[in-house]
Amino acid sequence: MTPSHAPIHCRGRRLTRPGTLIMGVVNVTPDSFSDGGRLTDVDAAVAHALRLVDEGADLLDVGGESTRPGAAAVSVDEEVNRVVPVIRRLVSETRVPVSVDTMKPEVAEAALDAGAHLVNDVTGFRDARMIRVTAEGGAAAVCMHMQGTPRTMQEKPTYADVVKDVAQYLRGRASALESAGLPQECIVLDPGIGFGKTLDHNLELLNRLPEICELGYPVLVGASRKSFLGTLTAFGGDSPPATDRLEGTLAAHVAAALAGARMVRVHDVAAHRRALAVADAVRAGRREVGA
Ligand code: HH2
Repeated sequence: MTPSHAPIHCRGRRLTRPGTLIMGVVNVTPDSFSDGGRLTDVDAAVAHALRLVDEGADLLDVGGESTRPGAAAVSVDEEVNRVVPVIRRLVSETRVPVSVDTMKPEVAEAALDAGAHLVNDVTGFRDARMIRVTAEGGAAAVCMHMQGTPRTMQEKPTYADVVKDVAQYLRGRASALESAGLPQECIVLDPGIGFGKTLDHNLELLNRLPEICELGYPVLVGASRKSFLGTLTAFGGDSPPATDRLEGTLAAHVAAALAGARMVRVHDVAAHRRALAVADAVRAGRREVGA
């Protein structure tokens, strides 16, 4: 097993399945770009998350603030009120690890107090308090690359070489996490598809994903329903809406799996479970691995 496909340790729970791991998205927000407003009450969010586990999610990612460009800022109290009751229920009602998708150390801390197992920070743990909270909580970290901030990131993203620049950034953040005491087996790296990236940047990152995998950490790819997939599948007409980008999402995530991704972050779990069972079997050259 390559280091990037080794088990991932998440605060007492371990992700060991050898196939591509599926992180199911649970957005408890009014305004997420593809599913905002659907899960604003706790019972609905928990029911949705449990359905994702039944469909084959290996872990759940609970978010209370949209990262789409132009999304309204959310206060710490509001974000905590959105995510903590859902996380508390999921930790007791399911066996899969639960991640909190947040940019705020105060929210991460409250989520870890409620039992969360991972912190998913789209700002790449730039804030030293975020590193400290995660390390002291004994949690795993999903560390993502983003150029700029969610508000500014799509204004004019520029790189010398997008893959080399992202790899260098992620290597530095992984070192910072390890220096703070996080073991390597608790760190997942993510090139941040759509975060300060043009369509060509996204494609180059997916095409050269092995260069990110060579860093030696498990790699997460989150392309689910993102706008570049709408652009690629418009075929001269209007770009399909975010909820109608499943085929494009599956194609991108299968390509990522074949290029070495350890995990994909998805809204549509059942379809991914089937598509990745095939992709994993092809990658392994035998049947058992993706099962
Ligand atoms: N993408 C989104 C949010 N969080 N986390 C990681 N690690 N990687 C990603 O690619 C990623 C992420 C954006 O998707 P979504 O949560 O559906 O939308 P919104 O931010 O509008 O809630």
